[in-house]
Amino acid sequence: MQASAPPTTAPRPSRRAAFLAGIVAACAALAAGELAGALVPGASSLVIAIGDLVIALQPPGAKELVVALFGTWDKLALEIGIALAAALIAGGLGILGLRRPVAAAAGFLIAGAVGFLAALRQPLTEPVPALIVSLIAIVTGIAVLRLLLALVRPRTRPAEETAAAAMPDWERRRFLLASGGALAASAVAAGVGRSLLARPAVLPPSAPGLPPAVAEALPPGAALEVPGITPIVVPTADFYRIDTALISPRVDPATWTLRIHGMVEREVTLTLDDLVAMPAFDQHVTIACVSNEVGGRLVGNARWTGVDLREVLAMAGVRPEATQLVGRSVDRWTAGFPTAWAMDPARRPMIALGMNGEPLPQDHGYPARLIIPGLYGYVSATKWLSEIELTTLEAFDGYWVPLGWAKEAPILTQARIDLPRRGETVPAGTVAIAGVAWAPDRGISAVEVRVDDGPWLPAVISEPISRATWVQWHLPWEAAQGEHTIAVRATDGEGVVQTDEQTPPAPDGARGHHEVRVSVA
Ligand SMILES: Nc1nc2c(c(=O)[nH]1)N[C@H]1C(S)=C(S)[C@@H](COP(=O)(O)O)O[C@H]1N2
Ligand SMILES: [Mo]
Repeated sequence: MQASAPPTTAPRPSRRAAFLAGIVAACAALAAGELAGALVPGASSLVIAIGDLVIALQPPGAKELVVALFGTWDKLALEIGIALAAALIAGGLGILGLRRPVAAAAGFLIAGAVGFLAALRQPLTEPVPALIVSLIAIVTGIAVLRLLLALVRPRTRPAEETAAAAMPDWERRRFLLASGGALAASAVAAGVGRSLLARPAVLPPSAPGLPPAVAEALPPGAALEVPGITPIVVPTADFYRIDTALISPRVDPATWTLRIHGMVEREVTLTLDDLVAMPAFDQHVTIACVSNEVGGRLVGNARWTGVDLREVLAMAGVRPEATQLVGRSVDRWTAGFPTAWAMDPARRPMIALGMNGEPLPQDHGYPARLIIPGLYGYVSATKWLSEIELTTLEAFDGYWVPLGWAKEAPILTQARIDLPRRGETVPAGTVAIAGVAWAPDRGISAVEVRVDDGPWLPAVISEPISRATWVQWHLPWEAAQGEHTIAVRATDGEGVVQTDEQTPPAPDGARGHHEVRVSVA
């Protein structure tokens, strides 16, 4: 009776292979999409488009996720997550394809259609190129799946029907070779595509760059001579970068315009040449991200070159009922803040065209961004600026506000210990405790340091460049052997001491003193 037992183990190996075939086919489809997205003019990456869609569809209140998505590495995690989900679905389609190839192909078609719809949302992507890219991805996926499944599917010769289902060794080798080859080709295509997509904007030689402006001079004593301290002006390459764009928009300076509209006397549209021709000025401003944790590095001080925002607003004539100024980027991101904040003569909001003496880098908003002293980036510092809309505070909420972040967001007073580093072991004797402190644009008037349960000791602070910038601070410490906790707190230019009450970054910025533990040997 044994001989008539059904071959229960036979379907297993080919199912596993079919799952793998589906994944390989999905990789090939996505890779083809990356390459085509880079090569077809007016197209973009499908992976990025779907990632942006996922970011946009975040449910309000998912604050943790939102906090996470501010970060640069989390974008990578998101992309990997999308790729994994796609691979799982595709693995299922591979198995489906064993019995029902048409249904599997339809699955790839639907996935491609979702990618196409996501791509349509991308502001710099045009419909026909997006369609071409989606079709290339779909066709590649279906073709690779068919090819691999043909190797998986047992050749049904009537005499050996059950035996063949186990997939003989030489067929398995052929299948693995084909899969490996397809994966390698996908990796190359995706790598080439992605590096092309992420390439920096090449400015044509005639591109308007930076208007001439006299660099704001640093006052004597603006920088402390403490080895290893955070530089008073952060080099552009080290400057933090935060935005929702998976790949920075690449803006053509020749066709870019800035439109000022809404509650204005007359709508104004300016080209980059128009802006460059205006009187430019130059100022150092410290900008910060609301998601910066106490002691975090999402803050930096740069020298910005640009035009006075108020001069541009004056061209359009802001109507008195316009209580909110909204910046909109070429990729439809928005940030809004009270018009009164921009109009206060105590500060000088700008449309920045340059950073540290160079045209804005692509990652920091080329060709133009807003720099509004005193406000967190998410309500003010619109990069790749394309529109300034005058409206009311009630009529519109910027991108992050419906996601649970505060409507109005002045930068909170903070101080950070950079030396010695957290967990560092330092030799006993004189040790430099040093760092930076900021409260734009109230300024910093004092910084104090406390070791263990000791008293608050005044640190030396650098000569402030302005109230819009951070200062460096330094306290030489006679360190005795043992474990120590160092804390710091700042006092702003209005004499208000930084609170020790601790809050998370959401909804309006992290509060509390920065503390580090160090060992003295
Ligand atoms: N277009 C656009 N501008 C943007 C953002 C964005 O997501 N899109 N993020 C803002 C946030 S949250 C911050 S903190 C600053 C960061 O500017 P940086 O990347 O030049 O440091 O840019 C702001 N401008
Ligand atoms: Mo931010």
